[in-house]
Amino acid sequence: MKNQGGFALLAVMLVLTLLGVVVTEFVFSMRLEASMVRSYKDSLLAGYLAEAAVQQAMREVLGPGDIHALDENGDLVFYRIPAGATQPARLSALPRLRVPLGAGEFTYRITDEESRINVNTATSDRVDRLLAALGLEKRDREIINASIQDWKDPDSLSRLNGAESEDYYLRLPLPYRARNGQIQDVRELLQIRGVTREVYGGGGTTGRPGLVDLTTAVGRDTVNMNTVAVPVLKALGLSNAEISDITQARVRDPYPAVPGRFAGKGFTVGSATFRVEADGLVAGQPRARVVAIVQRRAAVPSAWPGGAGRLTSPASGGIRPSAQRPFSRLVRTPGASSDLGVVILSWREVADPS
Ligand SMILES: [Ca+2]
Repeated sequence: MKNQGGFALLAVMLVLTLLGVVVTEFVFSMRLEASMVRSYKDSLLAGYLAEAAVQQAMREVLGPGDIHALDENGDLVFYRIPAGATQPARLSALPRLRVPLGAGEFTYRITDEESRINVNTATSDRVDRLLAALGLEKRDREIINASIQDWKDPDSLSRLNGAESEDYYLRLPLPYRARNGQIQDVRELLQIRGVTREVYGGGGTTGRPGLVDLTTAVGRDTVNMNTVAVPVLKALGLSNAEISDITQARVRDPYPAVPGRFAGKGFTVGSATFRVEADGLVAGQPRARVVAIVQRRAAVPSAWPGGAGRLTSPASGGIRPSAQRPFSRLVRTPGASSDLGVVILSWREVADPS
């Protein structure tokens, strides 16, 4: 009898232990699932917040400012010459940092895509001067320059110091092919032979800018002298005297027009193409990022679905919410500045920016 009682106790303890293990496992998996759902929800929310930031940036681009310059912090600001005046007046900007919206916040930065060198159209001399302005040695400049040309040209014949699929890219540990066509996004430069993370992203020990800030794959092949950086002016072949002339003159007020001595060099004082880097923040942390390139242009009324004008929007110029794909989205302010619109030229989502 005593033995049987001992056995029963042992069986009960065994069952209880097993039950404990099962319950612990169940609780653990439930918690894991809950945290996965929360993480998914946060990144989804952050994605929409980043999109909202791009919409607000487009609202700024659609505003009346047609002269674009940099403020004391290097942020893009919009100017307009008031009727009857000669000097540009600065327009107030919308908040761009940690703007609360719903359950989160967004932050964005607008930069002038037309303050950059177009890698698709730049001559190799221009690219060489740009790389020299970044402090690169001759040998590195020759490799990068020739490889960019090889990357873009349709043939598969490597030039001296260049690189093509068969002789270089397909032999890498993670092989890929050269595009043999126009560069679609400046991020593609990272795939090109010789372009290191430091050359592309800048910073590092030197604190220099990188190609990401100095080059574009789109734009209009004009350069805004109010926003252009010194390395780009060097790439354009300007003398040091001309460069300090520009950078000193624009400090107080932006150029209202291109001065005669700089005429015919492809300069402007206002831009149409802008890069928007937008972060969606949940609980103070960036959880999603969108990098979009938007271009201000004359809207095509026929592309505009009927009824758009009936949308209620703020008097300052609302953005029409659109169900279309972002790549083909056309936005304009109904009623105000009726012949202007904004087209999204490129849209890249970065899943985990932190
Ligand atoms: Ca090629």
